[in-house]
Amino acid sequence: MPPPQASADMRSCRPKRLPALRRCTLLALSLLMSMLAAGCGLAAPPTEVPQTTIFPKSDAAHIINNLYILIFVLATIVFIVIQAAIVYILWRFRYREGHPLPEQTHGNTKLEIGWTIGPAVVLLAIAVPTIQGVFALEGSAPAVDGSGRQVEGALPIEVIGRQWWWEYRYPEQGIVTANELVIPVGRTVELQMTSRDVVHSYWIPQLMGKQDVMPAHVNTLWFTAQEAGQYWGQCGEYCGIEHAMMRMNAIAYEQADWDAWVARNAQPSPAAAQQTNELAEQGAQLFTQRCLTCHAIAGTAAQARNGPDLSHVGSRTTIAAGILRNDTEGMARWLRDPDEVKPGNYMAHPPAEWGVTTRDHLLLRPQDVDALVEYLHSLK
Ligand code: HEC
Ligand SMILES: [Cu+2]
Repeated sequence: MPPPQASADMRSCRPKRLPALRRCTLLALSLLMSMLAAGCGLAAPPTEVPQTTIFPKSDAAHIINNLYILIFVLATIVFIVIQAAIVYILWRFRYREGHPLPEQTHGNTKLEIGWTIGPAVVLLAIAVPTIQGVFALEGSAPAVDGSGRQVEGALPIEVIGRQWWWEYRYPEQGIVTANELVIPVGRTVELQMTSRDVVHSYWIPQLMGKQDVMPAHVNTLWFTAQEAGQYWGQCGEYCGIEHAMMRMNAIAYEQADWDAWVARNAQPSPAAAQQTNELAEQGAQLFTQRCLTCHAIAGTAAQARNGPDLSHVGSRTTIAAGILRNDTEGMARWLRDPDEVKPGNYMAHPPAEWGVTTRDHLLLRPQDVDALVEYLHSLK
């Protein structure tokens, strides 16, 4: 190809390429900004990003978040210093026509000592508070609060991971419930966590750190909720086919609501002994015929523990480990076909050792479902 043509091509190319480059830069910048905004949770209020760690709602979650902020700030400083040095060096030692090659060196003791000590100091600044935090959060709740005041003994709650739902027991109150951890605001709770089957992992990020839940072993974690509300989490350790459908949530009540909840849940539901209407009565009968091998309802003949305790299921906001809303449609959907909601779950596929030989509980007619929904929702 004749040379003049080639250089003409190159010249005509130049003005076109610049805007493209600028557009690329703009795109990259706006992408970076939106990623930053999303990362900071600025793009959505905390209620829409419920499994966040950066809007802590308990003392323990604050300890963790403060560590996160410390590390983030240190990392940002390191990032800025390094990037500035790179830009400076690129500019200062750039190629210039006629300048001689700079002096070539190999090894510089002072610099090498410097960049060994520098990162070591940064790591130490991270390690000391991290190790302090780990030891503070582990084990039993502290007997004194931040200002050295003696605090009321922690409220023990047993958390038992099951495939694929959570059982909660309140030994001091004599309460057994499932899937919704109810706690008082302002009182330290101590979770004593174990598993009935495989390893699960418990983590409600706004309230606590993450903790593995293992069979034949009890791990403890404590925290004090600081604000009433409902907080969400998700099983964090692969635990079988329905792992992804094993959510957890905690409901923190102010003192009066907590007291009322305890008073209600420490007793059998009034509707267990005396059904509120005829439909509920049919539901109670169906329950006795088909559900007794797996469920318990306080104050009735149902005392099995293969599935969640249903003594007060009518007052829960969700069922099936946070997967369905506990309204008429949600409950009916579960009873019509639990396998459609959580394929492979143990209500639809009981393990052989439970000795469940019939499938009666899965063969409900529409009117049976209506009656059971009425009965279960009356259990408050
Ligand atoms: C073979 C044992 C078994 C039988 C029989 C059984 N269930 Fe279940 N049930 C379970 C298990 C296990 C779960 C938990 C499923 C999950 O979330 O993984 C469950 C969950 C539930 C839930 C959701 C509870 C919650 O808080 O999440 C309801 C409601 C329920 N069952 C109602 C019934 C009714 C009504 C019957 C009788 C028609 C029945 N079950 C029969 C084992 C059983
Ligand atoms: Cu799990």
